[in-house]
Amino acid sequence: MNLFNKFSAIALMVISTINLTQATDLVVVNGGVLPQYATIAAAIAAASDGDRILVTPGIPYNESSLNINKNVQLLSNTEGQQYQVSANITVTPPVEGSNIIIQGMDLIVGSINGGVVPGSARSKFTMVGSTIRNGYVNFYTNARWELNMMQDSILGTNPYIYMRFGKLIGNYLNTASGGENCIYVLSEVTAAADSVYIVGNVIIMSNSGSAQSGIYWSNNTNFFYIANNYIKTNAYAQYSITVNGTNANQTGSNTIINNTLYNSSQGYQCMLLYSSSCFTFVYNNLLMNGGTGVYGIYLGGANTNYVISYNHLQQTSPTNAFYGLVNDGTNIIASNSTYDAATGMALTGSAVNGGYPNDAFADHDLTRNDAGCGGGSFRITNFHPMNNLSNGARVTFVNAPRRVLMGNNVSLKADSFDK
Ligand SMILES: [Ca+2]
Repeated sequence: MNLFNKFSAIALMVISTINLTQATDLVVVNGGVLPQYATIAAAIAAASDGDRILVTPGIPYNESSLNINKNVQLLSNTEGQQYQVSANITVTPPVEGSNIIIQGMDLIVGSINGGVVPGSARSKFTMVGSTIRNGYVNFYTNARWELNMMQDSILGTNPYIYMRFGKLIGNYLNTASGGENCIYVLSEVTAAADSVYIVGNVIIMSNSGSAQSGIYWSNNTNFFYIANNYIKTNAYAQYSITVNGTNANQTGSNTIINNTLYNSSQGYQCMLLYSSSCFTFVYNNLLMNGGTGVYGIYLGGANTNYVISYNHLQQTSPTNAFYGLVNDGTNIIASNSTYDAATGMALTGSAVNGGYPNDAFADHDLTRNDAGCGGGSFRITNFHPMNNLSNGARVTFVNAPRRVLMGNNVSLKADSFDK
């Protein structure tokens, strides 16, 4: 064998190796015949792990129930358009450590449930650029799910997200009715102690149910980072953020920072905090409370681990701004702030340039932090209004140091999606 043939043989081996592992694109189109598929269920049945299923928008796919039991991606076949589906969807990981993705789905009828996770490691489900018109997202029944949702809208009756671990970035939830917490985070099976990120979400509680929260944290195996969310409650005994159980591991901490929390005249407590076993920092939040007798930040139990600073509270009853805690002098409990009801961002008053003065918290324009969801690097306008119609790749979240020292390395981590 001469040198050329040796090279060809090696090249062929490489090519055949690639062919063995190459994923297939399966196309779904209404009325399609092979090699296309008429239903999503038929494409899943024909798919192998690693394949992409490209669903062509147009007439809704009426699938009644759909079990995604392969490691596949369900993607829109037309950039900038969602495909409509009517189905109750179950996501069933085929193997330990599975990774299943839905992009560009408009689920007009139905909910999404996480099935049994095999093995002892997490399996991952990601939903991006999708809409659920009248349903919920349940990934808590099995405790080894990682749920990541970016740029999704969850609407209708009981549009809740129940989860154990993952990231919720830049989503929009609006409850027409129902009695569930909008985002509910429970403990994992194993104490991995990773952080759950809930950042840049808009949560509108338009319903009149009571004893429910925009975000309800009841997880003692992980830490949380709740930032730049805009949460509006609407009725008596609705709470914007409730913390009821935290990780006892002192090596980590929790953060509630730069959220705008709006209570209507009927609210009871805006932020309801029970005992925290590790440090929990509550900084730069803007609380707008309408009614008399409404508490701003309410601490129940022994809470020496909460650090509550530079929050701005506009209260009909300023004496009710805090319950169970002493102002450290940095919180403004009779704020004169105004805010933009559409974005939640502070417009005028004490909240503007009223957040933590350290430049690690600086705004996009490098001025001092604005309390509320317009302040800091995760400013709400990074995420809203959502733009699912733009084509192509997107970076959904960037975690970077807030201050860079000359001569030091910078560690920067980004989550992105590109079909
Ligand atoms: Ca500012």
